[in-house]
Amino acid sequence: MSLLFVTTNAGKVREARDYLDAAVEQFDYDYAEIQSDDLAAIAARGAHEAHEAAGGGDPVIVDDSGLFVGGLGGFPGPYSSYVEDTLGIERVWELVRSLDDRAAAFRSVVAYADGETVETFTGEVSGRIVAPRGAGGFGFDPIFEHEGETFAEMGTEAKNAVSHRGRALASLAEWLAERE
Ligand code: ITT
Ligand code: NA
Repeated sequence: MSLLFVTTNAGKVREARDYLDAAVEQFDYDYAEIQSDDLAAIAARGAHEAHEAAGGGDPVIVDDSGLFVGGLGGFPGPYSSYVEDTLGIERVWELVRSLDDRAAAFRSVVAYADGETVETFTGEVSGRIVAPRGAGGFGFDPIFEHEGETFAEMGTEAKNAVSHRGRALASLAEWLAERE
């Protein structure tokens, strides 16, 4: 089976390839994200739209993720992409370093659509915000520390084993296997 991962983010595709048995191809397309604070609703609608945009053939997946900083009331959350582009991760660290509580979580919703079914899978990982370390991964990985290492200090496999995306992909893989 072959899956089209509809995303502008090659880092996500690398992680999914490392994880899933299915062949994963990237369809570099910015699907419309509805305005909502519900990641699952955004991803489910996005997957449906992306499947049509991709021509309605192979099943597609999309992934909507966010970084939620407790001491900032969950910010940037659904605005994570915008905040990475505008503030950048150094300035997110500058914002958080003055807080006593630096706990944070990554959340990810992976949505699958094949024209008949839309199904969502979620994953979450907790950690804390630290000064940037490490050269791997992407996005906020250098400032997100989990059990002593930032995600940018881990290899893809080690990150997948504990990450929000890895957990969502694990549920997807299990669901796909049950359907075969
Ligand atoms: P697509 O929507 O095209 O898939 P995107 O990068 O815009 O790509 P999101 O909206 O889901 O994806 O991402 C929200 C932000 O969170 C964005 O800045 C990502 O770089 C970042 N992000 C998502 N997953 C991450 C991860 O595993 N590690 C670090 N940063 C991550
Ligand atoms: Na996006």
